Amino acid sequence: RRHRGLVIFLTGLSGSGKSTIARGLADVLREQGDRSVTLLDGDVVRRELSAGLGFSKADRDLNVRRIGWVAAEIARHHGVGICCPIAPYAQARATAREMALAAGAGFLLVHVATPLEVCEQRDRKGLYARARAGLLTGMTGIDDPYEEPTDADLVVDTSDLSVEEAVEAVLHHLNETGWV
Ligand code: GGZ
Repeated sequence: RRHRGLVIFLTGLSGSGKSTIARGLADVLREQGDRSVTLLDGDVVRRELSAGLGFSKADRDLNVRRIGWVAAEIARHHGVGICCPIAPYAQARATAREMALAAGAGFLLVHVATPLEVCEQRDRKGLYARARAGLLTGMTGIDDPYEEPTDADLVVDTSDLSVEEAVEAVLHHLNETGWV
């Protein structure tokens, strides 16, 4: 019997560790080898699927909707779709969940709840510094909203967990709920 498809949706601030956790998860799930795993990497999505979109609420909502739809289609065909957009708006995340469920798949919302201060300290791309200096407007967490999920299936924080431990926490949850 074929497995039910699954969408793993990681949401959190820029620099929270979403993509790194998503890549780690994809590696482990691929090694298990019983489902095809598609990682919708943020940079690739913004280049290929959402080219031309910016960071207004409308553009973010459209970006997250597209990602949610693709992930749901992957899951409809029994794969695992892993996506890791910031997805700052609760309504857009709820739509992604609904699309996965409508496709007969499972949906796991993982809130990567690394605090802003930590994300800002990391500032891998210098975006927070540019936002603080007023050179970049509409930066999530600085002068643009992030609606904290109230419906997360799992919360991880990479200021107290290593990436490996965060990946482990997600896998543990999937195990407990019978997904892997
Ligand atoms: C937030 C921004 C912004 C603004 C550029 N706000 O850390 P990164 O660089 O690699 O990841 C962030 C990425 C966010 O794109 P998403 O598609 O995940 O966002 S959303 O779900 O809201 O559609 C960041 C970079 O793009 N970036 N400008 N203003 N992040």
